[in-house]
Amino acid sequence: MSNRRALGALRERPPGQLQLDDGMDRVLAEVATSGFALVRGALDDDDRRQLLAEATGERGRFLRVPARVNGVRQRADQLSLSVGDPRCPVVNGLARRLRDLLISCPDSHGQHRFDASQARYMRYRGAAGGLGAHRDGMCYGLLVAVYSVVGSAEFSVLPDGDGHTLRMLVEPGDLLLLRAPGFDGEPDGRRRHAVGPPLSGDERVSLTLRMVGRHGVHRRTDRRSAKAG
Ligand SMILES: O=C(O)CCC(=O)C(=O)O
Repeated sequence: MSNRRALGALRERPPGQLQLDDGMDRVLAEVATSGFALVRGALDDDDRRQLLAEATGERGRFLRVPARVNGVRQRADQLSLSVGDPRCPVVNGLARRLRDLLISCPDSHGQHRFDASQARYMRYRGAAGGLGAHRDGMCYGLLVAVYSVVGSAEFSVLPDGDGHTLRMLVEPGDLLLLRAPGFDGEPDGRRRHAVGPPLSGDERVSLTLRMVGRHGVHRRTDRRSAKAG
């Protein structure tokens, strides 16, 4: 299928697609139900320009990732940063914005404890770029937030058992929220996902915010034992 036809087909079937105006409670309910939610237009052009300038400025030393990790094919360059590092004020501002969004609605899923500690840019180039099916590490708590900064790609969420792979187009400005251990009191809840090569232009850049630490993983067990007691 040509890139143009592929883009068209993906636009016609946008599962779990929401806007920030729909309200964070609706977005988080979707994450609790489906394991992910795609939020359109979470970054504006100015945000994206500033993020890209910061990533490609003097801190911008992207490194090639290993071609295979635990059997997962990877073709990308990455730039890892610590949230709070004064040398990346734009990323720090985005992490604060995400936190503000998460605490803007009642703590129905335990999301008030999310506080991103790690930021990772991924840059995919050419037809071979992308990541094979994988789950994020168990060491990342509550949510994984993937912002599309530059370019479009097919993002797939794979079924855990029977069921279909959900394919969606991620475009500049989109935020894809993935469930991580501890969200809604679930000990795991991670969805297997994959990302394809850039569909428009030569390059796609994403920025993922994660919180290191399995916060809240025992919440549901605690609730049960509190009831039993
Ligand atoms: O770049 C993306 O859109 C996805 C990144 C991802 O899945 C990961 O870093 O684990």
